[in-house]
Amino acid sequence: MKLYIYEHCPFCVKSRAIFGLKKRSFEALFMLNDDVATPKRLVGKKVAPIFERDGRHMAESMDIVAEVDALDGPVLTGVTNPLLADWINHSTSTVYALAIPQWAEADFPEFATTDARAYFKTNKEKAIGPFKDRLAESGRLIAAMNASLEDLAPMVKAADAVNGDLSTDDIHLFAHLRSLSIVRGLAYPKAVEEYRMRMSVNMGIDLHDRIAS
Ligand SMILES: N[C@@H](CCC(=O)N[C@@H](CS)C(=O)NCC(=O)O)C(=O)O
Repeated sequence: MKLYIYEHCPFCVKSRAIFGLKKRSFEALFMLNDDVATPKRLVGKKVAPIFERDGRHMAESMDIVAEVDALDGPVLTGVTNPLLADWINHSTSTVYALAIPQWAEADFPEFATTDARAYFKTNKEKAIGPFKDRLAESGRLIAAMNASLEDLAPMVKAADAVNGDLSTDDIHLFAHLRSLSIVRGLAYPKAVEEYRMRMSVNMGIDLHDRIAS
């Protein structure tokens, strides 16, 4: 089984996470960010992640999660908490405003060429505006994110499963927190910090704390 991914990509993190939780290995293939040909050939559009199994290809991270989870008995059996989905939705624009300008500078395989990095910058500035404007407001964004993290803390029931039993909420929440890990200066409440650390190990996905800026 193979995953075509980008290192920064939260949807790719979701697809990687289920392999980690199920202790199954996969081959990671990092695409250049401006490689349109490969994803188009595989699934007809430029997108990541793409899952390859027995010569078949599929996109959509949560479809990939469901397919891999179904192998040899599912692990994501817990109920989900709608308040958690709300929390993720409400904080998404802040996470992206903080994380995307940092990803753009990171030494990730999808940015191995100057053109690939430039492609990402052009594409993402269309989505979140000029990076310099987002960086200029990082103090306000970090304060807002820290307040959001305080709201999250009481929802974290256990370090190895946000609701107590593993569910798709863990896939979404870890991907979200992993995006944030490229940002320096955040204050993680104890429950959130323990969750990030434990899930990073259990899912086999490094946080970006060490390269955060
Ligand atoms: N609904 C899709 C969304 C995937 C997605 O938006 N991936 C981003 C990368 S993080 C993407 O491919 N964007 C287009 C691009 O990079 O040009 C999923 O869950 O897999």
